Amino acid sequence: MSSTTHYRACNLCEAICGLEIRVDDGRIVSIRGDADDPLSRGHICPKAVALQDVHTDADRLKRPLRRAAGGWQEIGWDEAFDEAAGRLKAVRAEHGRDAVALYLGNPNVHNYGSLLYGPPFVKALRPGRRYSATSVDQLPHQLVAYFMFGHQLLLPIPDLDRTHFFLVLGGNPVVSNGSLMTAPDVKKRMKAVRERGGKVVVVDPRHTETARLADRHYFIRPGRDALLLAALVHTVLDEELSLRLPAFAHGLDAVRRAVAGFAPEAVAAAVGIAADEIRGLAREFCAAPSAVCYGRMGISVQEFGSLCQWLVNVLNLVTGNFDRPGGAMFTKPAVDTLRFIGRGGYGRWHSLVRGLSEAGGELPVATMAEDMLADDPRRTRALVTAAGNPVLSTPNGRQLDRALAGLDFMLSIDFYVNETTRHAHLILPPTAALEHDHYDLAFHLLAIRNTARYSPPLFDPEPGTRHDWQILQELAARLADGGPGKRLRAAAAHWVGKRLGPAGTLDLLLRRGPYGAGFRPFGSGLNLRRLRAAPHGVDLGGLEPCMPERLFTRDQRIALAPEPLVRDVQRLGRSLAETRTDDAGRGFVLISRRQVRSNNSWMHNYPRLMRGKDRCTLLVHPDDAERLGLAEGGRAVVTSRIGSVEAPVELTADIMPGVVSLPHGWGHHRSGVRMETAAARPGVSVNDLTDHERIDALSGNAALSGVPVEVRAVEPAEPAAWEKAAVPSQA
Ligand SMILES: Nc1nc2c(c(=O)[nH]1)N[C@H]1C(S)=C(S)[C@@H](COP(=O)(O)OP(=O)(O)OC[C@H]3O[C@@H](n4cnc5c(=O)[nH]c(N)nc54)[C@H](O)[C@@H]3O)O[C@H]1N2
Ligand SMILES: Nc1nc2c(c(=O)[nH]1)N[C@H]1C(S)=C(S)[C@@H](COP(=O)(O)OP(=O)(O)OC[C@H]3O[C@@H](n4cnc5c(=O)[nH]c(N)nc54)[C@H](O)[C@@H]3O)O[C@H]1N2
Ligand code: SF4
Ligand SMILES: [Mo]
Repeated sequence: MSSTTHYRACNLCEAICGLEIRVDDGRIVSIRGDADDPLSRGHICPKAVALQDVHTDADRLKRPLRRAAGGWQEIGWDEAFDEAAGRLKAVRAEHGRDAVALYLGNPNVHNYGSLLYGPPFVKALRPGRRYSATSVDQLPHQLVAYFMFGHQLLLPIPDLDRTHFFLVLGGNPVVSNGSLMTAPDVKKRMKAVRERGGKVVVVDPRHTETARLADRHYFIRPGRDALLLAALVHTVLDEELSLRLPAFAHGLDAVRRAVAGFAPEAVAAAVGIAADEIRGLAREFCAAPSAVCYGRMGISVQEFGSLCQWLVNVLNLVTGNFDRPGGAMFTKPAVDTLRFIGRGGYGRWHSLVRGLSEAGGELPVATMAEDMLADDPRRTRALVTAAGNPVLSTPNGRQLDRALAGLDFMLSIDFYVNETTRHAHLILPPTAALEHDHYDLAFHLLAIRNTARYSPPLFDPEPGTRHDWQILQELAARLADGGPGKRLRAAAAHWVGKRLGPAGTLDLLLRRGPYGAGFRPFGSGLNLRRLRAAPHGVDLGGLEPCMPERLFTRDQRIALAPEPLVRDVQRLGRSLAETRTDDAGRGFVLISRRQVRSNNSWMHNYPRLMRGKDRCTLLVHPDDAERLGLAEGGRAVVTSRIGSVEAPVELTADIMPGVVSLPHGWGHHRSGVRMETAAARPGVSVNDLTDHERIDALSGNAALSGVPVEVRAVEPAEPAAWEKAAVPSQA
């Protein structure tokens, strides 16, 4: 028997934990946390254990599929590449660039082959409309970073390991394992804050798993965080609590004017937190030896997402907790991703139907379906998706489901027939994680400690399969057009890219990076060979001050009060005036949640994760349930402006009265989806309720949180709501 032990970084979420994987005779026999990883120090979660299910899953595709009248048909790679490129070019030639769209899903960011070979593919495809998971997630963070610091990915990271005051809004890192804060084992790290005499305070409409470990938790009505944050900034400035503002920041007076109308006393009723509590919180934050405010998903996917992220940065800045140990800091990754990713942009072009602004080169995904369904010659007619499932992940999924069914051509790069890819004319399946090497280009950039780690593949790819990067390369080569000079350059780039592969490119990037060996034959510093020789990864140290040199703004100063944000404060003011008058008797609002054994819209077909009771439940407060006649285990119908779903009820006092919650990523009942275990327990999609017209008006980010809904008990003989509304697939 041959037995080997592999060390590898997990690619499934932002925590990038080190894993120790034992393989006997080609079979995985155990997956554990790697105690020697300098960042994760042995942490692991159940999803990583399911990597073996990903590897062995019988539903996972290995060969290209073409949708034909009689169902799916396996075809050869060359035929598939030629057909895909040919049909995309035909749409582009007949209807122009705007007719071709691209959606890049979340796992692209966890796949360095896709990150490195995606850009040349996009360049060759030249889609008129680009979308990604960014606009149902962190777009406000990026837009605010672009406005304030001059680069969309220059994101401040909470220095969790040194802070004395950790204020969390709209994040549940104990379950999600942290986001825009790569911090494996958040639980232990949060405990450590308290052990060194610090405090953890959580603001969330649900008393979450993270709130349970905190010193204090405040309920907040969804969508009201910008008011709270404005009041905190107001208090700091008004009481002159601490003004250790860095000299290289400008715009304090404009901030002062912007928050003038948001004294704690003015917002307390709307926010649901007493004015003296808000003042107390601001004072505590300022009095702590170091403090950091961290606002994540829950305050990003709401109608004031950009204002929230701006005010989080402003709070950290005006209290002197910026670019300083224990505050909000910046990383120095071994591959400096910022250098080869664009700084960002805003307002350079617009979506077709609603005229929403582009941000960072992408349009809000909340406009994707309507721009396909538009009665307009410029509508979208062809789509490429890679590693995404927007039918389940983006607002008004049913509308998108319908829109996809009407496209002239759709290509998906994915290893499953899921709710989205079932509409594709061609599916090109890449290899799965353990069959290729891995380096985290994205999340070292967001980590609370600088480390670097390279993971070789565990298994050889099956003969006749392709990696994502190879698929992207082949497509790019076939899509390139233009004059002979342009085509020659594309052919040369193709040849070089193929020879180098992701690993060769990584070696060059490491050598050129801030710890790099450069290109001299001898000498020290990082290169791929040295990373290979350190299977547990290398520790490059804690975060260090780097301002103002690290800024990308032209004047090398921080813009405290960028004009678009200051202008948007008027909208916040109007909403405050409205809530003052009609908050009483408001109906229910819906939020979503994440679960430890679930990963966005997939991994629901892995036995290791799907054990136990049905988790796609509607959380309802017992007082609300009593009023509505709902009982534990009974069923409720939830209806929004967009549609209805029906789900089993779970009673809990952990949810704020007036708020209900469904997990996101479920709803695997659509016909033709080939994910067996998932089909057995499909759940419902929260995004069959979310409204594509609810957005953060500034960024266009979807306001998935705080959706107004009605809730009622199901009459016993009613058919399930999703059965009434299901969209048939074309196959
Ligand atoms: N209501 C609501 N909606 C949400 C959220 C929410 O909290 N509430 N969360 C939002 C967030 S934060 C995000 S990031 C999005 C995520 O939404 P998406 O961008 O749709 O991403 P996933 O759901 O992770 O989709 C994963 C798909 O990628 C495929 N895949 C996995 N690995 C690979 C790979 O290596 N290569 C390729 N080619 N394919 C792969 C899987 O088979 C699966 O089909 O959902 C958003 N939607
Ligand atoms: N197990 C698991 N881990 C994951 C994922 C997964 O699907 N499963 N997905 C990964 C991805 S793509 C991402 S982006 C990260 C996200 O990681 P997080 O940002 O931690 O996201 P959530 O866990 O959804 O936590 C969001 C919190 O915001 C709260 N919330 C909702 N609305 C509001 C509001 O209006 N105000 C406030 N203050 N709070 C609100 C919700 O109750 C919830 O507790 O997680 C990643 N990790
Ligand atoms: S926390 Fe994230 S990175 Fe760590 S083992 Fe779990 S899925 Fe993998
Ligand atoms: Mo995400």
